[in-house]
Amino acid sequence: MLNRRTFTAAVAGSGLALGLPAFAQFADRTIKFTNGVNEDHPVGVGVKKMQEILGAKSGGKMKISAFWGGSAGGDLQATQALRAGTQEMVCTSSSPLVGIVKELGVFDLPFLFNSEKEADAVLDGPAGEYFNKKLEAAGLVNLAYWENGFRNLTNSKRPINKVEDFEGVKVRVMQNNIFLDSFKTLGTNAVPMAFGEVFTALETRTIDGQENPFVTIETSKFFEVQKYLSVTRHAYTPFLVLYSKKLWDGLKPEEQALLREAAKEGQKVQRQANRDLNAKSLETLKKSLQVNEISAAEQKRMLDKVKPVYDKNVPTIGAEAVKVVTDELKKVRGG
Ligand code: TF8
Repeated sequence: MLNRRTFTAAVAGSGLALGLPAFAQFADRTIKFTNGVNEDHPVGVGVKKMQEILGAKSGGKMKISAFWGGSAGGDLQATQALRAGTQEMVCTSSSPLVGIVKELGVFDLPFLFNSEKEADAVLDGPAGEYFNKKLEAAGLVNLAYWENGFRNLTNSKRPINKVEDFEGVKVRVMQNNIFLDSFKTLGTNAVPMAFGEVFTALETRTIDGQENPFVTIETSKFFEVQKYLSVTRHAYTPFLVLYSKKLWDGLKPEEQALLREAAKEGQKVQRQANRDLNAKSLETLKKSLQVNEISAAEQKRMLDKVKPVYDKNVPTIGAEAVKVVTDELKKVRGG
């Protein structure tokens, strides 16, 4: 209902009170926002929320044009387009970006986070800000951390119950040295590959397996070309919602503030939708895949086996970045 107070607020917000035309602080813009996942992934919920907020608060002037399923390029390619200033936005995993911001490699360390709660505390606190600064220096403004989730292994050879079961399985990993190192150390024949090539590579048996969260395994249809799903929860690599720094610098402060607000609001519904769907996805996947949990004892053996990956990669990531994250983790773990 439009009472006097909301009317006054609307007038003030639109610039009418200053005698300006409505929404004069916003320019007509269509923002290109590309995604590697499909629209039915909870990222779609987050993007929709952003579109609603931008629409309502800019009087329809700021629009997001979203592309899905890697149709407009993969994570790394899109991120480079942002740095060059030829595209506004991307939602990407942190992992393929370690060649740009080496510190992001912290999130690739195996078994770093134990729960979503830990991930949120790290990403939404000072540690998250630390990485945002590094990203900004590399030409990327991170508007918010969204969620892909805990990653699990699928393959067509055998269920992975224990460390020995990894032996010789040909697994696609992201284009990331730490993942490559972890999966080699576990005994697999690991191959780095862009996400967009994974379905076909699984279908043609060029590779035996891949690893991603349940929701991504479902929405990218990997279950159609896989037999086993082993709940390894070996990593939580966040999604970054990035804006081209080059293009960001050309926005008015009101536009920047509105985009940040929209991405933050998007984060809430995106994470919630992802967590709600996670359990449902597992149930759906059970219809097509043979699913096994991993015992605590075997998980411990896996962790022991990949310990050298930490020692080897901390110098490349930078001890400071690792400390920033582990300090936050200690806080949330109450230690
Ligand atoms: C991967 C990532 C992907 C995402 C997305 C497609 O395995 O987990 O799910 O980065 O952009 O490459």
